[in-house]
Amino acid sequence: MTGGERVSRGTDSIQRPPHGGRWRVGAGEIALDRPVVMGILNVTPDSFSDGGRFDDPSRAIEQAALMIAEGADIIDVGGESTRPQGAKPVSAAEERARVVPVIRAIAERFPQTTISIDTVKSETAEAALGAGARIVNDVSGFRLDPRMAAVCARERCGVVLMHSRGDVADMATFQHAVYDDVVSAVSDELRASLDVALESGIDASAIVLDPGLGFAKRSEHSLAMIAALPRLAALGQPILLGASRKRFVGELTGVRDPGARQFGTVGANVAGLLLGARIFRVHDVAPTRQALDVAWAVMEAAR
Ligand code: PMM
Repeated sequence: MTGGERVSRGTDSIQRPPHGGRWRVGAGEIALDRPVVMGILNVTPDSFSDGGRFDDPSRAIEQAALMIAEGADIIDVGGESTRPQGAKPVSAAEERARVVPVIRAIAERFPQTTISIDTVKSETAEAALGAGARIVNDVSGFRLDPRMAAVCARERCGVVLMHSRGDVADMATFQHAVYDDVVSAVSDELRASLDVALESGIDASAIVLDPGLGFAKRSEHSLAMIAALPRLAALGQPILLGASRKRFVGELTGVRDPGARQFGTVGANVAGLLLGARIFRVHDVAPTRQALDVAWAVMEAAR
């Protein structure tokens, strides 16, 4: 399979995204002809950088409104943490109770905004899609719930397949971060997730791939994956990057407080944009929107 058509003159790494530059998400679509920003809304008590801030539904909706005003195209709602230190798996019932009221309220108030559900559980995905979400963001890349692919095929939603290893409790640790060649291993494992999706009847134009920065990856692995984005793009799907406030940003900059890593996050995302990523999952929407829009204008001028 080949990646998007090469259109660059000024730089070798600008590619026109595959599938006509459109990501099919349910009845709608998201144009990938400019950087797409996905704002993170964790309605959990324990996520690594924003746990407990938005677990009250009214505060969650206020935060969604702020991110939309700052330029988010997608709001990614999550009800289960994968934090590196002792993530506690939650039941599907608990996860649903956290995310469904928030998704319903955002869908009613902001019908023009696309909502995604960050879950590895098909029951939660079904409930979230029923409440107005149009994308399933599965950080296990369809590994952990054997029903997930069939649910996404039936619902015709957009899908993010992220690379990880292990289960919810240990996927963000280094327990499974053992590689001879991280880029080949991640590409092969993402290819396997993509095959499961396609064989289940999900349309290729609905699928986005994500290298899973920090998931079973030490800092050097995450850096290698950003550097290798053109190889991932060669799998033929648009690429999403989730660098926001992550440990590798802290290790590279010496900034210990995740909430103060927005500048390093912007650096990772601008580099990712130059190397072929088109969708950026972030906590801090305003600086990301501003930086990516300017970087994109420069890239367009270089063509
Ligand atoms: N990272 C987290 C959670 N969900 N989903 C995708 N697709 N990509 C990511 O990198 C990713 C994710 C880590 O937790 P956070 O919600 O606290 O950032």
